Amino acid sequence: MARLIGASRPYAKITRSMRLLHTADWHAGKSLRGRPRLEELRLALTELLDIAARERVDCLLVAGDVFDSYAPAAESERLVYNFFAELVRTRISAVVIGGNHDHPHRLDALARLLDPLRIFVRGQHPGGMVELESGSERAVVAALPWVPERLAVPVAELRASMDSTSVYADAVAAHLQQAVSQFRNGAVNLVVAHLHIHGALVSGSERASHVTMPYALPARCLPEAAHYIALGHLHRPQQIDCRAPCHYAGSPLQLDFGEAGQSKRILLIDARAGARAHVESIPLTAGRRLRDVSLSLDQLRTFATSAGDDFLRVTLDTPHPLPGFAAELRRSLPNAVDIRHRSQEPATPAPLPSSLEPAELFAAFYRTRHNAAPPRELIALFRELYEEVAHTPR
Ligand SMILES: [Mn+2]
Repeated sequence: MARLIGASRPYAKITRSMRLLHTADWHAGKSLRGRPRLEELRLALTELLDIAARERVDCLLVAGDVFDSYAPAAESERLVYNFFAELVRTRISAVVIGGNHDHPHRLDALARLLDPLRIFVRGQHPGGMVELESGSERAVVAALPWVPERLAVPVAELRASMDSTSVYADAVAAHLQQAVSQFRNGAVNLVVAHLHIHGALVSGSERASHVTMPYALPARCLPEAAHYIALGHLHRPQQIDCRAPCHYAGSPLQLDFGEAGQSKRILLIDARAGARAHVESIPLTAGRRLRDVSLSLDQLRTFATSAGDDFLRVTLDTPHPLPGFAAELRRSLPNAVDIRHRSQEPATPAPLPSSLEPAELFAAFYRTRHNAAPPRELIALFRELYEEVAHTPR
């Protein structure tokens, strides 16, 4: 044994392992309550390129949800494709898979054009295998884009088993097994997948219907034979407890308030055939922070001077209901993108007499919510709207 260890040292010096960088869930084009975030994503991707160059990375793994929507705006596409062009210029290859937010065919439309540039885009299920090489190391990457339910399970079977939570997960696990059957001895074997592992922590900013139980795969489905498993879908960076090194890279920006306070990162992986991969987490600093704050009216004044450029979700605490507070708050805190109000003494709604006509009912309702009579213009507007709706033929 001692001889083997002694022999492995000079070998380690002359052959370099394969270096990979793992990122996911860029959601290019996603805004926050109407505020665009593309410039922040540009900064985060620039930071990523700097790290890739500094660490002399061979290949970037992008584990899905590149875009936020099926039909991304031209400026989102320009940002992403300019980024790919920078990878090509710096001779870094990439494996990019589709997530549930990406249009699988739209991503794949570019695949034949990008393959010779060593940017391997696999938008739709089944993604198949991608082969990479760096010096003497070879890598085999099983690419598993998001599996839409209609492809995972025949519709009839899905209907027949509406109660079962495992039909989808079983089908995806089988696809994973199939992909892994193409792993090779003597190669670095990798998985890039966009899926939900049961028990992983969600942030509330993922698409709610796609992080529910029927989509959750047990961690035991993840293959032990992989040197590294690069996951996307959940926005919180986290390691998954399974038989192989496995991480969700998480989104590079705090995309919504469920992610407030999360440190974003990418993962640097050193992998070599026949050895356990070394994984290092590198923090990302680009992008604005999201913060949840509760303030009293007095605190609001001092807070406004120290708020910086963080995006804020503000809950204003007042002893009494306070009509018109949101407009006031927006003026003093321009970065407050989400405003709530909590009054310690909520107005107790009195039961409303049923004999009132609609505008009177509305006025009574307004008084219960704001502890004040509605402005005359508001009542006039209510009458106008009411008339319009009441006389619209259905
Ligand atoms: Mn996703």
